[in-house]
Amino acid sequence: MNPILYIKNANQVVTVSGASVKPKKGKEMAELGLIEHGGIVIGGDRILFAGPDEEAQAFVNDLTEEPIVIDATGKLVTPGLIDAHTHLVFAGSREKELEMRLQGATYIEILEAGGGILYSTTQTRQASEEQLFEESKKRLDRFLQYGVTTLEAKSGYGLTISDELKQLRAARKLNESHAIDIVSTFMGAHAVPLEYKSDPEAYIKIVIEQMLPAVAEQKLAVFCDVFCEHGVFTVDQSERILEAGKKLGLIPKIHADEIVTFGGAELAAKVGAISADHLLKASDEGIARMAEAGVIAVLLPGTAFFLMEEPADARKMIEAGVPVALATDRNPGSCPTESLPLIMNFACLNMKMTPAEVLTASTINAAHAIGLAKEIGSIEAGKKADLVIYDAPNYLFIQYNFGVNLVDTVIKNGKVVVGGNDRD
Ligand code: IZC
Ligand code: ZN
Repeated sequence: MNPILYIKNANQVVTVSGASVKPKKGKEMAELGLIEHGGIVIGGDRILFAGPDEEAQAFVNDLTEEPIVIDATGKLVTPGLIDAHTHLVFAGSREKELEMRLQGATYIEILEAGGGILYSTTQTRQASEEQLFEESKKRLDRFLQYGVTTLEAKSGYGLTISDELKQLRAARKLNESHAIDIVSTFMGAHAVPLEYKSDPEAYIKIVIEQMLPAVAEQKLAVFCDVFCEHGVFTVDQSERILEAGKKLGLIPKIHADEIVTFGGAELAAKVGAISADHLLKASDEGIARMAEAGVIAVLLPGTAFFLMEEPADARKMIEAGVPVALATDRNPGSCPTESLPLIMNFACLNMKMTPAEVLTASTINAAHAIGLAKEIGSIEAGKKADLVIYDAPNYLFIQYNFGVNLVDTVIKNGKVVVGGNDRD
């Protein structure tokens, strides 16, 4: 059992409370449930109390056990950050593509020429499960330093049954051994591998008839995702794969309308996806359908930045009543960073989301996008004790600073995992 922790006298606590059942949308996204001069008491892996510091002190006084006190005077506390979309597990890197793109090659042209995802696939196929574990662990360590306490991780660089399972097993081992919790997504439909270039339907048959049943049987993923994009998988192919996943209990997610307007947002609503991600080119009709169906928009402004594209229209989505979440899209080709705080800066500066909306989008709404909002994503009694303490006086300060890491302490499942004594 962890000792009782008392986070004392934080200048500001962002609780984002009251939205564990439904994600925040519209104006609710700006409501942070702020506590000025707040105190939080943690016992085991749970939050026991969160409120004004005098009340937290009184709560502690009534306990029989002496708590460990973390003095948060002058500091900001938020829920642990949640990254709702990553391609965490892969081998190798693609720095040469940056140079090609600067000379005018597009992301899809590089993929069609056998680079991009297919290059990462070759590297990942050659890597052992242990190598994938070790390379990905380094990335997870960096995520944690940036305050990320839970993330979603997709397969999709194996593109054979054994290599897809290898990636998912590496993710499972990382989940078991690392402080960060990982929720896995099967994404065998990330690209058509070169050996099926002339017969994509034969590959889709393998995804549906072999890969999906094996993933479901071995309980290696919660979600099934598809790269629904011109030149990758059509809307019809994506629908068939997602419906097949649903029959096996895998919840649909979609890479939708990233590069061209393609009907991905509409498909997300049709299949009842938990989220549609990217959406740079989503149609008004697609956005309206997502709002009706309650599909969460997972926006990835770091990818737009790195691909030098206009980001998604977050304001339009918020105004339409679509709940918005944010994520890094951490991958070797279009977003090589573990800094979710930097992505939050991009959301604020490039998509004009307010600092309050940005925090909602990277905590409780991100938790909803990965199906974990009952457990994580806000600071309220009964939830998991996943928190970040920042060297910042208020929540505006962390959006106003950029490219610097203001994380002071990270608490995961009630334990200090970054900062605290190991920093002194
Ligand atoms: O490796 O390029 N968009 N998938 C869809 C990616 C980016 C990851 C990659
Ligand atoms: Zn992605």
